[in-house]
Amino acid sequence: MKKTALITGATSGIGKATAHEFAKQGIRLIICGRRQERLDTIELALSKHTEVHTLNFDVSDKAAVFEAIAALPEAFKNIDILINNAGNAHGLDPIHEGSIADWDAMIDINVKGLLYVSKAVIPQMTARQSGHIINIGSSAGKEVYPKGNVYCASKHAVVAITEGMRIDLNPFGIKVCAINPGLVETEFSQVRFKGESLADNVYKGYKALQPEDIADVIYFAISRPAHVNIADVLMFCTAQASSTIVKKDL
Ligand code: NDP
Ligand code: 8X3
Repeated sequence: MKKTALITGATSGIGKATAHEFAKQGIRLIICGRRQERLDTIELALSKHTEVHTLNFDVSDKAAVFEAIAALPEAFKNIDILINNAGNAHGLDPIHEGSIADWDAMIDINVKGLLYVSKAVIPQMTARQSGHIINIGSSAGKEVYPKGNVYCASKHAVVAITEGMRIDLNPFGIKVCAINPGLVETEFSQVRFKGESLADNVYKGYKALQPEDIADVIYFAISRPAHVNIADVLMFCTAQASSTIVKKDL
């Protein structure tokens, strides 16, 4: 039977690549983000392959999250696969120089936003005793690096929440997984550095992971047999050994 997936942060990077991969595989899609124009363009492209519904909301706006998900049309109401992907780093500063607005954004979006969306979707999974949740963590959720402080904390929280979900949802047969990439070439650094030129250098001198590489692994995880749960994945590009060790030819 055709499955339905809800993907947050589907307007760019990893989420958008995942939407493309899922559409290719004939999965019915709910694509989410704040940029409606992009949602419309992606919907148009993917509608050739599958049914697509767009939802425009900010994951950190509690009321908007519940309103959007409650208003899903009947054909999209039963969500089999939830990809909690929306998120970003905001800033790269030592803790004593960090901006409170950046800290709020990372905790509100990466942590609380993921929780709000999960809270809106999980009850129908527990009721049906089935479902698959994939949380996009990060290598920053496994290891803290200089100036990463609050972003790393937000992604450590994602790893902890994933483990908590897996334990609590175990009686309901719901699969829960964290996929934790290292450096992926997306709009991530544009957002982190607020469009400044610093962002241009992040992916220079080596081949970073591409969003499609992560989408491949997400699809692999959701296409395993019923008895298999890929619980936790750490992915680096070949040039990266840890958060601070990257072999660059500059
Ligand atoms: P992008 O900046 O390319 O994409 C981020 C996505 O998140 C966009 O679709 C954006 O949509 C959405 N988003 C951001 N804030 C909000 C919000 N408040 N409400 C709703 N949607 C939001 O980055 P990536 O694809 O790289 O990032 C996706 C995930 O992968 C993030 O959780 C990130 O932390 C994680 N990650 C990224 C890595 C990397 O190196 N790139 C490595 C490891 C993990 P819109 O602006 O339209 O709302
Ligand atoms: C994104 C990877 O190394 O910039 O989560 O934190 S990193």
